[in-house]
Amino acid sequence: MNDLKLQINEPYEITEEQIRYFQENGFIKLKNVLSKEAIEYYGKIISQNVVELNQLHLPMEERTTYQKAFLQIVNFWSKNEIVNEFVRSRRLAKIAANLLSTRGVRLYHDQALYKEPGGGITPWHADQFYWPLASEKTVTVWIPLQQTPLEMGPLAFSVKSHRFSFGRDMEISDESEVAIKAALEKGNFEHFVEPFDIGEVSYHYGWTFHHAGANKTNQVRAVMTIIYMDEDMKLKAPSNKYQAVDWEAFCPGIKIGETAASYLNPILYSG
Ligand SMILES: O=C(O)CCC(=O)C(=O)O
Repeated sequence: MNDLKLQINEPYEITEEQIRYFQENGFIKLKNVLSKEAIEYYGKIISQNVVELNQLHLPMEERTTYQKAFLQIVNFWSKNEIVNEFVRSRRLAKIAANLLSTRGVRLYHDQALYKEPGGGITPWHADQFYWPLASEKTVTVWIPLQQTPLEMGPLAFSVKSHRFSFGRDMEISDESEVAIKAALEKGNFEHFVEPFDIGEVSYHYGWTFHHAGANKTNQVRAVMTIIYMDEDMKLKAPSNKYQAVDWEAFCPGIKIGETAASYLNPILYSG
């Protein structure tokens, strides 16, 4: 095993206080989770493959709000061996299990989210709207592949919003941006936005409301994400058309009420 592969599989100790912070606020940012060398090595391969696999070639002004937000490559781990190695990082998965206070986590799916120069905002939303998963024990790690200053559109969170129910039925759209933003402001939820250093990552629950600003720089905002769920997560009946699509794409062959343990949902860490 090469040094970087070893590194991304070694444990990263998080404290009880960090776990409490995550569970209370719905997200956490953690510094030095990955080394600069690991980000450079895996980041380069991820970016090369995003260029090859990307199918969105419309000029920015002809795109929808969703398309302006980012280029998106989904289930990336199944398309490239080195990306697969990265997504299977036990270090990242163990942090996810610790934050969720579960024995272990499975992969739900992964995605690269590349916000191009001039790319638009990512409207306010909560991810779990899209997922046919029975419990709230889901978490996404957001991994920027370069330093990410405010002008580049780092991920931003609404503190404690994972307990807020308004807007849970809204897809990412111009409407979600306006309505969820207004509801969070009215509810006096604190808005958290900070730049990311190299090697710094964030984790957020599937029900935490989040968004990102536009990319006002001339450099692409390259980001890889991995979405984990409790290893005992059950599949629920879809409650919208997106959840039906997700069921097929990410948990094929699983019946409602069964553990979401398809061949696309390997256990990435179990303690
Ligand atoms: O990267 C972005 O702009 C949005 C990311 C996001 O919504 C997520 O990872 O859940």
